[in-house]
Amino acid sequence: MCGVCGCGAADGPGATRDGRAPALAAAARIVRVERDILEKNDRYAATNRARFAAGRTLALNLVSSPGAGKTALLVRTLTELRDRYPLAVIEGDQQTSLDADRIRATGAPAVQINTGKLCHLDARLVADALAGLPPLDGGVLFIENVGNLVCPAGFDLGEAGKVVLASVTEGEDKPLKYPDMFHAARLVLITKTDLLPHLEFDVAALAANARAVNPRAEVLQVSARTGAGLDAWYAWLAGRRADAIG
Ligand SMILES: Nc1nc2c(ncn2[C@@H]2O[C@H](COP(=O)(O)OP(=O)(O)O)[C@@H](O)[C@H]2O)c(=O)[nH]1
Ligand SMILES: [Mg+2]
Repeated sequence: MCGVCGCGAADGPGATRDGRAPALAAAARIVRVERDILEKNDRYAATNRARFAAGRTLALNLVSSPGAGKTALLVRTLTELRDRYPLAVIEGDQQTSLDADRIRATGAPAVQINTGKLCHLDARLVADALAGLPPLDGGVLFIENVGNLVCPAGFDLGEAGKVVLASVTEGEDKPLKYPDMFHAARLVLITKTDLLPHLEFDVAALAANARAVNPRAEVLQVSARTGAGLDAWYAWLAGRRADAIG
C-alpha cells in the first residue's frame, strides 16, 4: 500500500481494521508512514539523478490523467527524433504491457512496469527498470507515469522535470482542481489541439489556470495526430537535453 495517497489500501489511508484507534494516534501513524515512504523514495531518486548525470541522460517524467495522449506523443516523438540521439522509455501502468508494445514498435527500447494496485511510479521501481535499458549517453529517457493527476505529483523519480499533459477534452479547470501536479510541472503540454474546432474549450484559460498555480511553468500546445506544435516541443526537449548533457 502507498501510505502517502492510500492507493492499494482496502480501507483508505491510515484506517484501522476495527476503526477504534484514537484519531490522534492514527494521524501520527499516517504522518510517520508518509515520512518514511517519501524519505526512502528520495534516497532512490537521488541515486537515479546521480546516475542520469553520470550517464549524460535527460530524464523526463510524463504525467497526466488517463488518455491525455502520453503514449501517442511518445510514439510520434520517438519516430521523429530517433536518428538524432538515443531514446528510451519506461512505461508505468497498473496492468498490461500495451503501451510498451506501442513504444517498441517504433524501434525504441522500452521497459514496462506494472504497478498493480499502486497508482504511481516510485524511484525504486525506476531504478529497477533502468537495469533493462541500454546506456543512453547524450540521450533522453521518457518515463510515462501511471495515468492520474494526484499520486505521481508527490514522488520524485530522479527526473530533470515533470511534463504534465492536459488534453483539450478535460476542461480548463484541471490545474485548479489538481494544483499539486501542476505546481510540480516544468512544462504543461496542452494536447489533442486538433479537436479544438469541435469543442468549447478555452486554451488561454487553461494556460492562465496553470500559471496561476505555477508561474514558472512553460505551456505549449500540441497535437500528436496532426503534428501541430511538435517543433516547439522538440525545441524544448533539445534545450533541456543540452542542459542535462553539458
Ligand atoms: N484527436 C487526437 N487524439 C489523440 C491525440 N493523442 C492521443 N489521442 C488519442 O487519445 C487516446 C489516448 O491516447 P494515449 O496516448 O493512449 O493516452 P495516455 O493514456 O495518456 O498514454 C487514444 O485513442 C489516442 O489515439 C491527438 O493529438 N489528437
Ligand atoms: Mg499511455
